[in-house]
Amino acid sequence: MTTIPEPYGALPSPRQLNWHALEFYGFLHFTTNTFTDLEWGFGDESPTIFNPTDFDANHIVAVAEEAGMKGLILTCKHHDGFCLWPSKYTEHSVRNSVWRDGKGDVVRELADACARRGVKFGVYLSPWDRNHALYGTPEYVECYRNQLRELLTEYGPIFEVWHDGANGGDGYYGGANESRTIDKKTYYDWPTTWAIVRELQPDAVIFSDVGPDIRWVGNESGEGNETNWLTLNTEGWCPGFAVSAELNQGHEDGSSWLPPEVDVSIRPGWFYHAREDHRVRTVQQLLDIYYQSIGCSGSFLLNLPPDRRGRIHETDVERLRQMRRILDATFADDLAQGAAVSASNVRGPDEQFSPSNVLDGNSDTYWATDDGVTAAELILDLGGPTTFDRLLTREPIALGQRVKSWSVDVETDGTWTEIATATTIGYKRILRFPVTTASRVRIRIADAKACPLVSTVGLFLSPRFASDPRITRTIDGLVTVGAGEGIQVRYTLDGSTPSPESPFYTAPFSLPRGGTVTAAVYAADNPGVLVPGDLVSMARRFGLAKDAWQVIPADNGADSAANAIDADELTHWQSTAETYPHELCIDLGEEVTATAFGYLPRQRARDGAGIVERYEVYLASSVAEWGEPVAAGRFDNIQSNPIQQIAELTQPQTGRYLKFVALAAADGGTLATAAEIDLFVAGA
Ligand code: FUL
Repeated sequence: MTTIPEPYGALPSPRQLNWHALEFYGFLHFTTNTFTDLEWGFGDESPTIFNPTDFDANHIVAVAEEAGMKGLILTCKHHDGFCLWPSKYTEHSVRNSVWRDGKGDVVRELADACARRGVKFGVYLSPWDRNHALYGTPEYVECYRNQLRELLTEYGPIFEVWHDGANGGDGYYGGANESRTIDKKTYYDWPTTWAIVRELQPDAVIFSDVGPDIRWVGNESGEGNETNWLTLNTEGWCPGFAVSAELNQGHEDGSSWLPPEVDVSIRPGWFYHAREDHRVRTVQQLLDIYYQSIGCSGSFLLNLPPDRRGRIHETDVERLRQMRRILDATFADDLAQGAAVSASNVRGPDEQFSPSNVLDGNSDTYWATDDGVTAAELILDLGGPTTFDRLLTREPIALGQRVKSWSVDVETDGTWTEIATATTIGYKRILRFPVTTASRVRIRIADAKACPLVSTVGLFLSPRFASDPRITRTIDGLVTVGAGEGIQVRYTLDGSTPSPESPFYTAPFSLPRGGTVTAAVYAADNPGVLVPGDLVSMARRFGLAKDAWQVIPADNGADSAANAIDADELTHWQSTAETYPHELCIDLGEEVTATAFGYLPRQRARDGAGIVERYEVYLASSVAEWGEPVAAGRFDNIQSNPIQQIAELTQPQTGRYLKFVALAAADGGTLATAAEIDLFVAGA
């Protein structure tokens, strides 16, 4: 008699299994920040500024559903403390806004609209409350729990509860205007709060950096890891305190089942800012995130920030529609169906674990090997030459995650060639590779934690489509635009989307004073190429060219300082001074009148060190007299989302010498870095 394989390692709960199946759902960041243009409100915002002119929950839910999202999570309260429902536990809510005469309830309207369309509803409730007078005391934690109870009892079924890790710091705090730090490990007493969720919404999954049901992926840029262990050891960690790189790939043999959720915004910021209308992620970027999240066994939580009307901006809607169109076209036809499947080892003696189970469309049935066999091959005979560029596979994770390394070979004219290698599989793994034609495909599992189990194999061919134009500029200001071999691109320099009359890009051009380059590919210009939405466009804002800039030598890492002005985002300045403040001084080579300053933190700083959060910028005609800062403040949320930060100067300032003073690191450490420093002049 055939025996069922023993489960291996930590296993998912039924609640987690249901969550895995959702794969794609949305985030809605909406609050007073939408009206103040901030990412983190201070907490002193007047409730009256929350006044969307055309809030339409049905429209928002329809956009999400048509994009294929299975749920929506709303920021019911973000760090500024403003509640989107009339909570009994604060005055800082929609009740005191003018929207719907103070009788509105965003949470109710969205929860109801979700229920009408069969979209699941989830809640984000920020633990950090910069408005609340009692933040930092035990009384506030009670208030937080009471607010959570309101959300979990009055708005129907909740599928996910989201606890943010950003915690403590300065704020309004009922007028105290001070900095309050809390002990992340003890202050919130999370187990007690999580017990409330279990009691009131037993089917809901709980998200925080470290679970208990879903973990953070360790970044906000949509990067899941190719190696993704769905298990984690969380000892010594807590929400807001974990090692990002380890969250990113999980722990092999981790003691808890704790899969990652890839949370990322469709725009650079989490909240809507009109200035980012031209920086909505392109279809190609969204597809890349799809493959890095869902394609690497995580979930894809995509933020769609409602604008000041209370609607999803047209550009975002269009990108989502095109992304869906391409994904649907890619996965419509499984070319592996009908193949004859064989394996080097099959758990016997009867047919229960037959290799053909991988094609039966049922993720509960699977091919299995005998115990002790941890390397094995599965061959799909496609019956004739077949063309594909995607391979999808799954493990039946109810029995644990097992596969550690595997490869794909194809046979053409009797010869086997390896076309891809991979590490983990987990819930779902989708490999992308160049278009390949073959009659047989072999999955070669090289190593597994226990006898490997595979429930699904699929082969697909993605449609050809115009990729979004790439816009780059050299250090001396030469701009190059490209969208692939033979693709015609039009462009503008005034921030507008190119029209069908705009000039074609034909050769690199000079843009030494900076400006916004917008490039577009039109279907009409490119017969035979699928152009999503008949038009794909891309914009980039450049500052002054930096070829004449020179670092003014200082002790602060003079060797690497030139990296901050070399127009290469992947190199960076790293200060050698031991403590903050750190300084970087630059001679611009001529007097310039600047309107804004740009700081790009060190990219791919997996350990998060050296990202500057508090800063001052000086611009002067003499290094002997720096005067007052021309810009100063904090780059909100830069640690989690290390994108370029632009600080607009309060008024245009003239000078030849630029000084960037790093006052504090986001992680509280001593290191300061900068990948690029930029200056923008009027009109750029
Ligand atoms: C972060 C927050 O600080 C951001 O504002 C945003 O809400 C993001 C999803 O989580 O930790």
